Amino acid sequence: MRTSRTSLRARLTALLTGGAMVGALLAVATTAHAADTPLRDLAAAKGKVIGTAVTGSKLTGTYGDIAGAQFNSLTPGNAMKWETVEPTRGTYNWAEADQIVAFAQAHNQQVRGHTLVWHSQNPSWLTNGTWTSAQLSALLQDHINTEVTRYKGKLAAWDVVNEPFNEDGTYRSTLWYNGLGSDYIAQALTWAHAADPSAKLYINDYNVEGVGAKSTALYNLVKSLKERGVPIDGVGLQAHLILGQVPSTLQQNIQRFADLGVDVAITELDIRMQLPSDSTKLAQQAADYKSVFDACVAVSRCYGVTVWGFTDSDSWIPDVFSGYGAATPYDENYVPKPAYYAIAGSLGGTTTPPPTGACTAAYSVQSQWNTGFTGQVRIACSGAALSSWKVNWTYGAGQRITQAWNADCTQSGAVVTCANASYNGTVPNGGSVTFGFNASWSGSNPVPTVTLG
Ligand code: 9MR
Repeated sequence: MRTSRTSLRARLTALLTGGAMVGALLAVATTAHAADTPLRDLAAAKGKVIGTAVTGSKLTGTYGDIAGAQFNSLTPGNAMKWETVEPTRGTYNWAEADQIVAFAQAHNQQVRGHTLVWHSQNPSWLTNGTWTSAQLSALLQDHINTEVTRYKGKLAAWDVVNEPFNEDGTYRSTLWYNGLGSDYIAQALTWAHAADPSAKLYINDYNVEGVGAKSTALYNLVKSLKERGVPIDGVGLQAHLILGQVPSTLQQNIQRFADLGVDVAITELDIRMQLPSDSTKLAQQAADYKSVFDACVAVSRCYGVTVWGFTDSDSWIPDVFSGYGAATPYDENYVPKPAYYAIAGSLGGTTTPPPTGACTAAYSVQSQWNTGFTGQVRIACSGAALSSWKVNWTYGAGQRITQAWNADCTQSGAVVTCANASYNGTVPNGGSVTFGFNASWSGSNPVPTVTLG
């Protein structure tokens, strides 16, 4: 008795204080729920990065939990754009960008900087000004130097130049092209490299996913930049796609850029559909997401895939394409859609969604000694949620609860009933709550069936 108590205390002490032991326990929990392996772990096992665009103010609660748990890269959706960081000339606002970088560091994630040179989302003082070429060049150099230096060593990559081409492969008429000529691209890359030599520098565009006039213009540009020794590390294929329209030449296109000696990243993937969504469209979307991830997995220089928002509640699509939406892997209530499981499958994980609309309770024995044991019940919800809960079970071999925590438990004869404590009645969709107890046993300690009611 005495020995066993001592050993329990020793074990509990080890649990509470021993980092190695805690780590081991977490590892066991992860393995035990292989079906739930986070996308970031699946991607890492394939040598890929999986990212999401994020909005800094939303990085709490379920949004923050999913962003941190499922992705190993973040792209600020708007926080690093010129109009955000320098709304008034010489007055900087780094708050949201800093917040996202800090969140990423706390969650062991990369950050993809987005974006330094673009024709859109520039501050009005810049776009409304009248500038000579020399002034424009100095403004751009200063902007790049200031922003890249601020995050020097903290970002994995920068989308240095965004959307430089028209659909026919000619240069887009922009503030930069019109004022500085096409070499603004080489200059921007050179300045960014000088400010942070370790960041990978990309040119990023849309409608360049398949082989075509626009992607060939990008290809020729990258080829000539490489030949000139301009620092260019990769191309970003945005991939704002339409349901059922993944270009058949996607993998071939990725491969031809890879063969030039640059990385390729899918930087802004979403796949929009006409609303309302239904199971047929969601199945097609899952197949489309799988095609895109499969293409990236197939080419070793494909660095990874970033989705442009992971939840339909944080997507730009409905605002811009009237009647379209449902473009991301999670619905607006953070429930993973078929696309989520298709991504997991492409990355080597399970493709089977858990039963939807269910909350379940699972009983487990955490540790056991000659007269007692510590048990745990985990209540988890998927496609459903609880605002309070109560579970019961019947012991078949005389076990008796002596103490419980994180629940109010009573035992009457063989029947145990446990209800939520005042602070843990809520089990959100996709979330879980656990409570624990100590109990006595003798002879045998069979696991009872728990009923959630
Ligand atoms: O997601 C961004 C959205 O919140 C902005 O309103 C929009 C303005 O153009 O920009 C969105 O992000 C764009 C990205 O920076 C570049 N590629 C196209 C994206 C969608 O417009």
